[in-house]
Amino acid sequence: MQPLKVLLWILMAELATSATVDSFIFTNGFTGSKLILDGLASITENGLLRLTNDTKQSTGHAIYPTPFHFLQPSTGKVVSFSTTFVFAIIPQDPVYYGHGMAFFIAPTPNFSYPDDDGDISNHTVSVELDAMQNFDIDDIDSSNHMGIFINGVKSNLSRYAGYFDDRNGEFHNLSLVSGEPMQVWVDYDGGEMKLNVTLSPIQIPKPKRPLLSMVVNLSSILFNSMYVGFASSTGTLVASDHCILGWSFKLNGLVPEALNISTLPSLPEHAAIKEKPKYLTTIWLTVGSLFLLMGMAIAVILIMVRRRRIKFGELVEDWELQYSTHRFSYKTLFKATKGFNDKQLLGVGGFGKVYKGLLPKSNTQIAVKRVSHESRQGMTEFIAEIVTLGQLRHRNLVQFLGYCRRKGELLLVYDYMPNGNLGSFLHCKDRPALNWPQRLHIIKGVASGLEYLHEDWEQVVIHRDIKTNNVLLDSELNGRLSDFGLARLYDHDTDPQTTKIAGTMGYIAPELARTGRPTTLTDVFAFGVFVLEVACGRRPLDLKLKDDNQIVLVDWVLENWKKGKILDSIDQRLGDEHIVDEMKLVLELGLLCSHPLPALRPSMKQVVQCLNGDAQLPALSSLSFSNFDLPALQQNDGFDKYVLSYPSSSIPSSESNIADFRSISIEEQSM
Ligand SMILES: *[C@@H]1O[C@H](CO)[C@@H](O)[C@H](O)[C@H]1NC(C)=O
Ligand SMILES: *[C@@H]1O[C@H](CO)[C@@H](O)[C@H](O)[C@H]1NC(C)=O
Ligand SMILES: *[C@@H]1O[C@H](CO)[C@@H](O)[C@H](O)[C@H]1NC(C)=O
Ligand SMILES: *[C@@H]1O[C@H](CO)[C@@H](O)[C@H](O)[C@H]1NC(C)=O
Ligand SMILES: *[C@@H]1O[C@H](CO)[C@@H](O)[C@H](O)[C@H]1NC(C)=O
Ligand SMILES: *[C@@H]1O[C@H](CO)[C@@H](O)[C@H](O)[C@H]1NC(C)=O
Ligand SMILES: *[C@@H]1O[C@H](CO)[C@@H](O)[C@H](O)[C@H]1NC(C)=O
Ligand SMILES: *[C@H]1O[C@@H](CO)[C@H](O)[C@@H](O)[C@@H]1NC(C)=O
Repeated sequence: MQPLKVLLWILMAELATSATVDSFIFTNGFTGSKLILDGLASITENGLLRLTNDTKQSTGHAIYPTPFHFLQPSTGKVVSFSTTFVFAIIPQDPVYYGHGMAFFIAPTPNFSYPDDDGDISNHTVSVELDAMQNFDIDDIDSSNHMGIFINGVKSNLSRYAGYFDDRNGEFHNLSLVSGEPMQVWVDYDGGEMKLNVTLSPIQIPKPKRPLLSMVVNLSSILFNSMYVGFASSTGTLVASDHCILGWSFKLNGLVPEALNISTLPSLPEHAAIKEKPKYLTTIWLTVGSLFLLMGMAIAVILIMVRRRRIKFGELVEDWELQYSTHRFSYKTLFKATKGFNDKQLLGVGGFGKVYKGLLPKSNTQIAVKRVSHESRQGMTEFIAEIVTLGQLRHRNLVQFLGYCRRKGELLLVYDYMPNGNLGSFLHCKDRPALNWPQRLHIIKGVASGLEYLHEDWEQVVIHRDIKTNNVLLDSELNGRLSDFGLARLYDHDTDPQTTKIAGTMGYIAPELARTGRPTTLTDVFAFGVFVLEVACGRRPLDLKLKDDNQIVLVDWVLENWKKGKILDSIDQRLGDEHIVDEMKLVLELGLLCSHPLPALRPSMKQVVQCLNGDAQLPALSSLSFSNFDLPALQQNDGFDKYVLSYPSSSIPSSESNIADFRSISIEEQSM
């Protein structure tokens, strides 16, 4: 029985010693570990130890339930010990991550976190993972540090988190709040009294060189019976999630360097918690960028509307509403002319630039005349007139299609004439010369158009600016009068006292120059000059010519007529194909129309009849040009004689008018 008893004793002793725990290891999670959990600490379903949850301003503790005997019973010296754990700190906010956590050795389970209350934590050793952002304390730089605290609120040793590479000794920074699992080793050599703290990413084996290493005599710090555990600090602004994945502790020796990673609980909430802010961030970013985009879109729209308003802005007044059918929107014209592109430019006339355009809906080619018009004065009448004139329909008139009015600008829309204006056709050396039948056809056409304006419509329309440049040629080389009525724009625009003479130098009848009052007969005068110009292929005034007698076309033709050689005036480019009688007729008609005395000029009706052979041209010889030729008119006495001898109420004889006329003559010569 005795030996059995002894054996039993030994067995019991064995059981007793094995019962005195000096190590533990958690590599399969903490489920069923009986850890003392305090505050926010909890163990998740898959065995993860969480020191905190989303609650702010609160702490959590997890303590191994039984204390360890840190002192050698015989010597009272602190024994060697070693612990390692795998942790992850998952910030809930990438900027304001919350608080740190610590491994501690303390006499009671209720350990107070070093930084939290400033009290000396007597008889404690702790290793802090300082993830806290301290905004008020002077250790802003100390965040993301690891520190050793002995009895204190201030670390005895701390260092920026990281590890020394075993291969080259290089230091690698680590972010404690990366959310990635990392491993910490805390080793104390009782003999050397050296406390080492080592950190490394979970994939890297324990680095040989510790992050922190200090010599400290823990004999006076540690009691025989001490608890080990973890604590999280109070979350200051927002919480972080502090997770312990695995933990091992061992007295009198070293823990296995590596915890079996494959068996550690995963971080299910890692993903969840990490996803959440990401998710939230995504939502906020999306919402934010949507708002931003909306704001920008609204701004862009406003700017565009404003720019459009400026770009396509028009002036419409009540009185214009009756003309709405004749109104084009600026936008339409803008698009039709490709934004009034210079490539669309047909020409620049006295009234402004003319652009070619294409109306997309009707596929109609148009010409858009941009007339700058600063003054509103007389605009009502002018628009009324131009719209009225727009109702005129004649094959020898360029069809007016409509208008558009903007600030300081009037846009007039006409049919597009593919062959441009007669003036440039006639005088451009690059173009083939028009033959006689073509010229005659044009002259007849223009005569017909002008007759229509003067006589065939319900009211007399004076063109006021007959010239080759205002005769456009359509695809069939029909001459078409353009710009009729446009001269009125200047009338309305200016002070009657300083009325400018509408018209073009060389086409202005003498009485028009004196009175400034246009009549159908001033139109006839200009038509006469036009006829001579077409037949002779010469500008009405050619200052390049040396011979003074040749400068003025009418004078020159008249001279030739007086010499009995009127056909010498004919354009040299016309070969022999011309019919002499027709030419003579046209030249004499031109002279007759441009007679200095209005009363002797034929009406347009007569002109058309003559051209069609329906009436005889009066004999020029009976009209005694010699008394009234233009050079004579330009001399004072001759002019006076003319005025006095010509009884017409329409021709006042004041000195100022004579002066006006002279100034025009001077201008003519200096042109
Ligand atoms: C955090 O933990 C505390 C204590 O266990 C609990 O009362 C609270 O509901 C938890 N909060 C969350 C969001 O889980
Ligand atoms: C520490 O915890 C023990 C029991 O766990 C308790 O009796 C004691 O009052 C606590 N002390 C403090 C200061 O909280
Ligand atoms: C720590 O020690 C100091 C002085 O010895 C004492 O005043 C303080 O109450 C102690 N703190 C704790 C938590 O035991
Ligand atoms: C590591 O962090 C410290 C402190 O922020 C910094 O001064 C150092 O440049 C960092 N080193 C590397 C390699 O990032
Ligand atoms: C502490 O680190 C030093 C190297 O700095 C090493 O020599 C020593 O053995 C380590 N002690 C422990 C207990 O790990
Ligand atoms: C360590 O501290 C204890 C208690 O204060 C003391 O007895 C011992 O001599 C110290 N050891 C050394 C090596 O200083
Ligand atoms: C880790 O755990 C797995 C599964 O229990 C086992 O197969 C493997 O051998 C362990 N590895 C180590 C190094 O202990
Ligand atoms: C840390 O070590 C302990 C024990 O050696 C001292 O008592 C403390 O004063 C010391 N604290 C600091 C901040 O160095």
